[in-house]
Amino acid sequence: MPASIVLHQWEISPFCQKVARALRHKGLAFETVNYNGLLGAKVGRLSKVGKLPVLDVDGQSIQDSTRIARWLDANFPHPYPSLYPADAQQRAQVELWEDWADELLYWFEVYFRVNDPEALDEAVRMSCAGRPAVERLPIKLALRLGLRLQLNSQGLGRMQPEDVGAELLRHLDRIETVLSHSVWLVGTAKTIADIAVGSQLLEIQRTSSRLRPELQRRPYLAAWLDRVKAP
Ligand SMILES: N[C@@H](CCC(=O)N[C@@H](CS)C(=O)NCC(=O)O)C(=O)O
Repeated sequence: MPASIVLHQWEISPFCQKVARALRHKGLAFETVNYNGLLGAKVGRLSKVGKLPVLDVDGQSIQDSTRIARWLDANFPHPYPSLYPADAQQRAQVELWEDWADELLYWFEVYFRVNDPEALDEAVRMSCAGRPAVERLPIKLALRLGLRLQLNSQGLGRMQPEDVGAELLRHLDRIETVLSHSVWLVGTAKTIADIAVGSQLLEIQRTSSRLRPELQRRPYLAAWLDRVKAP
């Protein structure tokens, strides 16, 4: 067991939640450090990339949720529960799901957070918890502008809102179809595929009152989200 595992995080980040779930899946105890409010300016000092999550394990620093998940499996092998299957075919499928969640599904999560005033206010509230009230306005402006700029360059931000909504529902239907035939996305056990996809969808479920019913009315998806949430 390492002496200390510290997750540097923003609570609202689905990537940070992915790492927290991966650590719980492996049964590893960890502490969290939050970069709320203007403390976010310190994130640039944690890694060259300047993004969270960053995991510190006994002084060794690992950046990026996927690199962290791979590192955890390599450094805490059996009897710790694994995040990636041993079978090469299944592992490839798991890694494709993981990358799809991180590189595509994430942008839907951002889209619905930034375009729903209620969800944006909640994001600001959580991102400023424990910080002076005066930090709320600059954080709100920075979040809204920063995320809108990112969505525009990624592409979703330039699409018609009804088209973005329809695309997300198509993705949900695909996941529902997969889960109507199996308990987990790949193979017979929870993997990082379930954790990565689930972390994006659970954040959508938590923040978007508009989309919550869409997740609830797909029974296989709703039951699977409960399984992903369980430790
Ligand atoms: N590929 C990275 C993505 C992490 C990421 O985009 N984190 C966001 C928070 S949800 C971030 O740090 N954004 C700050 C920025 O882009 O400057 C991972 O899987 O960890």
